[in-house]
Amino acid sequence: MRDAQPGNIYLKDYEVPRFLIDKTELRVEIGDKDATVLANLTMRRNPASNYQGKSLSLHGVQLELQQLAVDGRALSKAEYEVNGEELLIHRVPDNFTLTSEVLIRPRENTSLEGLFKSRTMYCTQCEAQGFRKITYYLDRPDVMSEFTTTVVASKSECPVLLSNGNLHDWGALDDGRHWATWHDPFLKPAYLFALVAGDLSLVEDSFTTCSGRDVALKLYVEEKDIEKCGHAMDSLKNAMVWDEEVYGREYDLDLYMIVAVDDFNMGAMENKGLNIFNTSCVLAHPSTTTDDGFKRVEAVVAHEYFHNWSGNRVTCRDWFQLSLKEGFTVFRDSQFSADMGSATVKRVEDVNMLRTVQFAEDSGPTAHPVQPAYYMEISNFYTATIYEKGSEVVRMIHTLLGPELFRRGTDIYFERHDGQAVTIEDFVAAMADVSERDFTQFMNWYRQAGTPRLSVTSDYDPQQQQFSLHFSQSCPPTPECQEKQPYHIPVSVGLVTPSGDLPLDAKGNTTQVLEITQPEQTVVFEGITEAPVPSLLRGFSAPVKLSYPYTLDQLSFLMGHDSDGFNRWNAGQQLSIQLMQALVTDYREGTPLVLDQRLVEAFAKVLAETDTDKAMQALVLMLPSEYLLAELAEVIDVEAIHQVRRFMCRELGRELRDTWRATYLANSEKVFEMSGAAVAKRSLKNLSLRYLLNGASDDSLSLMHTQFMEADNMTDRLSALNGLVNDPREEARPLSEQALDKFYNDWQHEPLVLNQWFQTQAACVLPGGLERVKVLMEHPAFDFHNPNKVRSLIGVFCNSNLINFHDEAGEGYRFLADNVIALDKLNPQIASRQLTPLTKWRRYDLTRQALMREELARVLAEPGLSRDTYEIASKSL
Ligand code: 0A1
Ligand code: ZN
Repeated sequence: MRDAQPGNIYLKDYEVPRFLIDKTELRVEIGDKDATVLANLTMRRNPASNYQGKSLSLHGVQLELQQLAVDGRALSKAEYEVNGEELLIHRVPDNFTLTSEVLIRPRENTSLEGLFKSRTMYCTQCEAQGFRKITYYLDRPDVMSEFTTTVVASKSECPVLLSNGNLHDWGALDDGRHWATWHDPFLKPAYLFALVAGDLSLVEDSFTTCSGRDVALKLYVEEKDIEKCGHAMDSLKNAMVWDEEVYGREYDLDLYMIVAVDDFNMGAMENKGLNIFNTSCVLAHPSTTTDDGFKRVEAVVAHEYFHNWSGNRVTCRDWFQLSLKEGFTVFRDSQFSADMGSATVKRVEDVNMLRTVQFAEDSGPTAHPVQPAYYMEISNFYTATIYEKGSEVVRMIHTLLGPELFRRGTDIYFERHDGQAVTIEDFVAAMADVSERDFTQFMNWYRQAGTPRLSVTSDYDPQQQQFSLHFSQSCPPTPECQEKQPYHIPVSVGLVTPSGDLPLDAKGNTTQVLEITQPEQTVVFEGITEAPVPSLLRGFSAPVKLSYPYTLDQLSFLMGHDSDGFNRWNAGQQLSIQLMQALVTDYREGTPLVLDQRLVEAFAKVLAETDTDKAMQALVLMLPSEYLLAELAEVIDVEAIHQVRRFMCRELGRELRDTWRATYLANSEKVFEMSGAAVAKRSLKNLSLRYLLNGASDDSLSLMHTQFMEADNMTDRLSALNGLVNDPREEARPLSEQALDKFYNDWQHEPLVLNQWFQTQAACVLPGGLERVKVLMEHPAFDFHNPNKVRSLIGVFCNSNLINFHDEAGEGYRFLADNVIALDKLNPQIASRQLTPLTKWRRYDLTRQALMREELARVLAEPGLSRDTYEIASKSL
């Protein structure tokens, strides 16, 4: 156990900074062993602070202080002290220059926070609080400064030297080193600082902004990856145009740089003018990257670009406001992706993720509001709640205001707060001002954790021609709040009849947004001449758990007739969920499983459609995941959920065998294409092949094997590999082993492809999963220091392999705890994230609960545990 237990930091304790840093001049000299950082900070007392004292407290972590001076005078040891993560200078004037020199050790920095080495390059990660690992500073987002950075390093080892802003000057030294000075004219907090030094190749392009300025676009990657940059560059240019057109936002510097690194804790980082990306979110080529991988690159490139306004020009006052930039930026990137492809497909993907990951988070021990009231370690708050639920909350504002008013709101927000560090309240105030609406109740979405339940019933009165909807809302207690205030919920509805949607107003609109604000509320529609089936929460207009007593026939009807594409998909999902839940009960009771023919008919109908988008068709035909069913269950019965889903896949595969085969053949193309239509075809084709395999049709193995051997793109190849690896038939084993070997041999020099190879095996549902993973941990291509590898093997096994991870002997839990303990010593951020599956112990049966808790307790008892892992483990027990 640690000596002192870390405590919480509270939003209510926020104070403005006592001092400000107008100018930050850094000189970072990178040597063979270590690096020195010389900082010159032009500081002054903050006129907005009522602090009267004379002392100055700065943040600093793992810094070896060499020199410290105020206004050029070196301080004696008596004039300052270093206490843990704080440097306290006892007396400073009102205006002064603080000079410090520290030594840091980037080569030994395995936390990947601060300055670290990844393969051949040095780079930084400063969000949220990594800058304090580079120099002593006021490392908080409301201290914004003008940065000038000189990077010095060996010219042969690090020919490329980068930092934020524009290149100001450069030169060579006599000893084989060279230097470059960068100047960023925009004020920014330290978390947006970046520096890169390494041997990198460059892909260049340019963009002319709406006002006619030329911007140089530079993508820096390792030489071997130079062919994989085209998609990211195209995505960047598309995002730049889109932000001008949709939000009126123009890029502001003359240069936009992206650097790809292999060792990175997250997806990417929006440092001003110098984004740093995990290679997995920027490199793409059809031979190495799946269609989903391409989509992810497009979305992440856009996300980081959009941060230039939502995050950088207007930043967060403190870390409790994290969702101000993240929720809004995720909303912006989801709108962008919807515009680049199919809006309904994008919505379905987002809602699936929200329902499985965020809803689970919201009902567990780490549940927190979109604007948390306290935290122990901010790195733990880069969560689905801050990002995805935060985006849903912004989407609801968009729904309530409509696109025009919303745009006026964002214009005012950017104009009012340009160059400032602000709060979520400031964002909402801009929306309230343009719409003259009252957002007081709406703020509950930001301040209360938990997923609201919305129960709906209906009445039809043919005499009065009235159709009524009764809404009843509630929200379960969460750790920070037992009693919830009612939410302001926008519920988008339509009334569907066999002849189409009924008009709901004089203009003939068939969708209406109801505003539910009361615990119980009734809405009456007049002039309704026949009993409709209500289509509720169209487009998933609010992040709630909706229930309505739909019959299976009504759901089948909505699947075929709802004019809202999202709700057609959703009706299919609800239909499958109802049937699966009933089968789970049958399985538990030992009743033989029988598939309801209505699902087979519904699937057959969808397969027969010719005018539907094929990507949408594939999504409708995809059964809800095991994890979605788990999230919905009272007590998660691992075995029952797994067996029922497999049973359904098998039966659907068998009963519709000929149709799957025909669909597979009809959507197979000779020549690879990267268009939206081709991607859609591939998804339907690969789904069909998977059902053929599930249905164990005789030819399915050979079709799968042929596809694997002959594929000219990673989507088809990997899909076939996945099918082979998960096929339970004996005769599949040699084929699957051969395929895995071939895949490895063909792609062993591509780290990103090897991640997929690890993932495929980690997710394999056949018995013996843990043993396979343990063997793979010893594979030379596995690297415990590389977060992508850890996520691909340990992360996928523990988060995406329900049946194997939760094996009732508890070995999976022990494995995870052992690895979290080991990882915590290297990289606390990754360790604490990996711990998530164990935190969900309350959802399982008593035997598993005990085993999971035991492992959590073992983690918590580990001496010297990081604040990151301590917070998650202690909150979960
Ligand atoms: N702001 C980045 C995410 C990010 C957060 C933390 C990081 O290091 C701990 C890195 C990146 C984004 O939203 O893309
Ligand atoms: Zn972000």
